[in-house]
Amino acid sequence: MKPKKINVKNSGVVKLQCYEDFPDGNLVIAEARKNIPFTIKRVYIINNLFNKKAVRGKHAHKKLEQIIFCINGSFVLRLDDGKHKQRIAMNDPSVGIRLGPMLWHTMLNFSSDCVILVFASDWYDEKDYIRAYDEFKRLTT
Ligand code: T46
Repeated sequence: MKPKKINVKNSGVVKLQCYEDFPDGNLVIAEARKNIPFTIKRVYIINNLFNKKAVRGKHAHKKLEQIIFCINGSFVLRLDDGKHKQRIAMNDPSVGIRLGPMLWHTMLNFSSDCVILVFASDWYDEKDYIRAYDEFKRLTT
């Protein structure tokens, strides 16, 4: 299922160019500052998601911009801007979701073959994370 409309703040759908008509497989293309709306400074992959009860994320970022993709398998992305919440089924490598600043995000319900790819606008900085939901709510309401 592709998200039709994103209802939370600081998010949105990023559709990548996709060639699906090759007899030898598909091609999906991401280009920084074109369909990825920032200069990519970091890329990370999350895989080995065999634990059916795994729950990742559960935090927001103060300034970081990210686009998250499910490049294999599926998972559920839960978004919360402090006021509105949305649940998105992720299962299409050509459809990314913007994880902008001050957006609480949680990933769960991973298929065992799930592979997540994230493009980030900056290097890793633990100080940019808000990992306490109480603090996130205080800052967004
Ligand atoms: C996010 C979601 C979508 C690093 O040292 N460097 C890195 O670039 C990253 C991403 C993580 N780490 C360390 C920090 C923790 O000690 O790796 C450990 C696991 O990170 P975390 O628990 O934050 O992983 P997730 O999957 O909950 O969250 C990750 C990103 O950290 C986060 O920015 O938005 O994916």
